[in-house]
Order: sequence, then C-alpha cells, then structure tokens
Amino acid sequence: MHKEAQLFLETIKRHEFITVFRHISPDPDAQGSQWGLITWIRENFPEKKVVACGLEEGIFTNFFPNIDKIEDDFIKESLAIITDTSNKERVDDQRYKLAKETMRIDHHIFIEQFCDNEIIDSSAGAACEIIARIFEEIDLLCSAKTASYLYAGLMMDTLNFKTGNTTSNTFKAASYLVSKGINLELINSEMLNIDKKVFDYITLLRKKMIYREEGVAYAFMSKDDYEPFGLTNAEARSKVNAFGSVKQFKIWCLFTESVDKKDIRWVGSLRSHSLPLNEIASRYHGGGHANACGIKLYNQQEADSLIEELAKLAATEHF
Ligand SMILES: [Mn+2]
Repeated sequence: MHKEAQLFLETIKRHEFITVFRHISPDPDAQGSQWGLITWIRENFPEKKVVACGLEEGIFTNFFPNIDKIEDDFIKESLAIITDTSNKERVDDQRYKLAKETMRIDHHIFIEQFCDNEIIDSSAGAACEIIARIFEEIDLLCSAKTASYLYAGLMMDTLNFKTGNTTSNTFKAASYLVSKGINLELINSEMLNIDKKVFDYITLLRKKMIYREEGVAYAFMSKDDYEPFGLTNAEARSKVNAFGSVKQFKIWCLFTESVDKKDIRWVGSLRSHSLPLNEIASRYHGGGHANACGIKLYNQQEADSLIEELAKLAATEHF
C-alpha cells in the first residue's frame, strides 16, 4: 500500500468520531469527496460515527444528502477530514479547528499546511480522484453509492474529463469507480441536464455578456437578474461555463451580486483554457487552480481593475 493510503487508513482507525468538511460554496468535487468518504467509512467501519459538516448546502441537493447539524462537543472529540480545500479560510465551518486531529485531502496548488496530516496531489484532476485511488489501494468495500459520489465529483471537476489536469490516473480512478456498478446514465442526467429555468437564465447570461477584443468574455449578474429564475447566488455563478466553448474566449468570467455578505459587492468565477489565473485571483481575495479561480470584489472599482488585468493577460496569448 502506498504511503498516502496507509496514512489515511491509520488516521481514521485512531478515531471513533469523524467529521468531514469541505470548502465554502461547495461544488460537486467538494460534495462528492465529502459524501464518498462518509459513505465508505460508514460501510467499512459501522462502529464509527461519521458526519458531514458545512454551513452552506451545495447546489446538487437531489443527488447529495443534506449536511448535518453538528454540536461543538462532537467536533472536539473527532478527527476532522477536510477535502478539496486549498487554504484554511476556505474551509466551510471554521470549527474544524476544534477537532482532536485533522487531515486534509486536496488537489489544489499547494498554498499552506493547515492540518496535522496532509495528502496533497496537485496533479490530480479532482479530490475525488485521490480518494478513489486510496480506496482502490485499501481494497475494502467500495459500494456503488460511494463510487457514484466520487464519480460525480471527478467528472464535474474535470468538465467531463476534458480539463488539462485529466490524466491516465484520472481515467484509472474513473474505471475503478465504474467497475463498482454505478449508474452512469443517472449520474450524467443528475449532474448535467439542466432545468428550463436555468436554460432561460443562460439565455439572459449570453445577452448580458460583454466581450473584450483581447479575448475576455464576462458578465455581471445582479440579484435582480438571477433571483427571478429562482437561483441562489452560487447557482447563478456556477453557470460560468456557459461561455466556456468559444474559440475566441481565452478567459471567461461570471460575477454574481453578493447577497449575504454586505461588504462584498460581487463574487466571481474566473476560467481560462491555458492562461494561469491564480496569481491575479490571489490579489482579488481569492484563489484556486491555474485555470479555474474564485474571487471576491468589494466595490466596482476593484471589478473594473480586475477586468483590465485580465484583458492585459489575455493579450499576451497568441493562438
Ligand atoms: Mn476540486
């Protein structure tokens, strides 16, 4: 067994109580890694108490179970596992710090160590890929339910196995998960098919899109733009890839008006085919991967200067 699988197994074996956390604004990789872990531990170690932590529900509430309401006392007795999270500020529910011991499993660019045990592989296409690899090595029960959660996260984080960080290891992990008898057709339709209200929202998104000749496409969507479609801020922003398959767009972004945090004006998702965005994102209160970042903008001035920086960056790339 490789050392990461060994570290994982030894760490969970030490604990009776386990809390599983993931990042704020959870996406399918965050949720899939969280629920894949929880299901696998529950099925292989039924004597352990394992719960899902997080303050925000994710966007695929039909596919992933609801998170649990957890008391401080439980967390204090637990091993906290944090998945798919690059820095401590991004852990959804900072009470992970109360835990007896902490362990992180992540595939983002390394920023900082903030857990006692860390399993980080920046070359992995998804946190779910690392977890699938660990489960394959440990070779205990991996049920179709566990595999479905992990496969959904893996597929969604690699945009259907199309991103630059999709490797032969990604396909090996996918192959392992598919061998567990998962229903691909069901997962695909749950993850990829959209509701008509989302289709109508995307029509508006395209209308409101602004294109800069340097190769940047973006839209700012106020709450009056997205709320009539019954979408939350996070759901509205998750449609950034509606701009994702146009040859001329080197960088594409979607900004949605923040509703819950008063001092923040816009929350944004930045994407690119190949230009690295994380350095710029780190200066706009965010971060993430080279080609997929999240940011926050405190005022319109910051928004304008971000667009200028992205346009300058786009101008450096020639096809
Ligand atoms: Mn991820």
